[in-house]
Amino acid sequence: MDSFIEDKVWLGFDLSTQQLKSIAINENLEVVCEASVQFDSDLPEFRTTGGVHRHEDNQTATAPVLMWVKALELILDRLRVNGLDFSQVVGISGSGQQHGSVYWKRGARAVLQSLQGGKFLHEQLSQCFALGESPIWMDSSTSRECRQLEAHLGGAQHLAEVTGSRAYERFTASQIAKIAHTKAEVYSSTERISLVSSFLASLFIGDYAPIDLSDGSGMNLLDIKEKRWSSECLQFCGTELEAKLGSEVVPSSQVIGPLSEYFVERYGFHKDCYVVAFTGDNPASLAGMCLGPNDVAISLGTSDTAFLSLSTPKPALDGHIFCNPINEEHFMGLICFKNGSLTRERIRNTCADASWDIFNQLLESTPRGAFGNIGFYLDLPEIYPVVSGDFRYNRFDNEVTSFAAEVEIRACVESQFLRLRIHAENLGFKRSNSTRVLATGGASANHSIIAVLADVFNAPVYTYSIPNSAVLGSALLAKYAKEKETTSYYDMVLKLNANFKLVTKPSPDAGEIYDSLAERYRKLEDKLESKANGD
Ligand code: XUL
Repeated sequence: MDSFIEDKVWLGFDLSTQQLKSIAINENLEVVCEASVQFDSDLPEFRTTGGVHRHEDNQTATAPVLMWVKALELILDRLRVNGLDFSQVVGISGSGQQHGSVYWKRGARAVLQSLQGGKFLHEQLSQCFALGESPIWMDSSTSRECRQLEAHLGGAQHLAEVTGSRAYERFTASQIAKIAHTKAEVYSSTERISLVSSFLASLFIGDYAPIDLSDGSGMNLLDIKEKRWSSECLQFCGTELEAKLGSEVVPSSQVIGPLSEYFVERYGFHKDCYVVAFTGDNPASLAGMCLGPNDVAISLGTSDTAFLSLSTPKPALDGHIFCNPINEEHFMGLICFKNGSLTRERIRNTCADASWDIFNQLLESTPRGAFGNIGFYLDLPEIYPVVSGDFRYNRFDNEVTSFAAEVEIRACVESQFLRLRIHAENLGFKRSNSTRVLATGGASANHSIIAVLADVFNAPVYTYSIPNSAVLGSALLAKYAKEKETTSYYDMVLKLNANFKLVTKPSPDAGEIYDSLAERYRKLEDKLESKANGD
């Protein structure tokens, strides 16, 4: 089908919180062109900070939807200036920050279907939104709706069994419920609700794009095992919600239509260019990192986050399960803890004279397992346990008031990684002999810290030299959509293997030491959580 184009390229987009990014890849999966648009500096007329409008209540966070439309126009111009020949683009896909929602006004579909190539997109769409400001994932104003949704479903655990997560403020169900319950006129004038991802896809196909299964899993609305909307959840949020969401939810690698005539006429795209469902940035990252079954990707940044590919998911109260974008039989797990690099820095400042060199020396000179001592260092109340403060236990699990500096350092790093391991296991992660840990984020460059990561997971740690895995994952999914009948995703991405670098292997005694430490850690963590709940 694609024989019409020589030097084919596939285009990926990522509409994240602060920027819109795009890359084009060729048949060899090499990046041949890229461009980005920073919302604050490139579109200053919207007056966002970090791409966001934070409201006075300190809880509401939105982004102007027309800013995203303008950003698309700008990035297409930049791709052209950077040398991309649009007539070579075979297929397009993309990703978006998860959970955010866009409210299209009645009549918007007709506008999308008849876009005129001679006019700007943002002019034609200026009257198309029932809400000019889209709630995004940073919004935390919907606690009441969350508790109501959990009660409606018979409890948080049941909601997690159905949708993959207990109710979260940033997830779309509570956001939609808030609008339906408090802004009835906006809700009733809404023709369609898109996620940020399916909104961007809608612009490309000139019609409402279906929501994909992976990003759809971040809504508290999708039955992730049945792969259809949960009528119980829909019913709680608002009337006729299924019609507003579109009843069809599609796999992330499904072709959803040809490119709108608008882009063919205005930018010179090929008329046979196809568009693949857009997905969430986290699922797209999993695709970009080529995460295999039993692998775990760990991002060590301000927050410490893990993605896992899961064959047998176990929905839990402390993490998320999404449908897997690259393997329709599998799922993905996502866990995120708040006390990451800033906590490591605090311990470095207090125990190592603010020096990473001293921190690393002390870390390496202390035996694995820190003589059986376990510490919890929680500058912010954690996702689990929901407490803040420092808590130290000796090898008999008795609480103590302090550790020697070198023990404190090792206990801090070990405890952060044990937490990721335990909660990954809670979601169904099982280490196998082929398990790889892919480390990303700032601290992945620290070899001493990464050695502890390898030991705690008892698996080799790799780094991956691709700066933006979500946008790469999108471009790869655009290509994969037409190849999936004949090849597996992993075979298609074999060429990327050279980008993985083995950094360190676990020590031979790692399994023995950290299996028993993990067991003790789990019990102490539960004890802290029960204490916080006053049990
Ligand atoms: C994930 C989440 C964020 C956004 C950021 O649950 O809320 O990672 O997807 O773009």
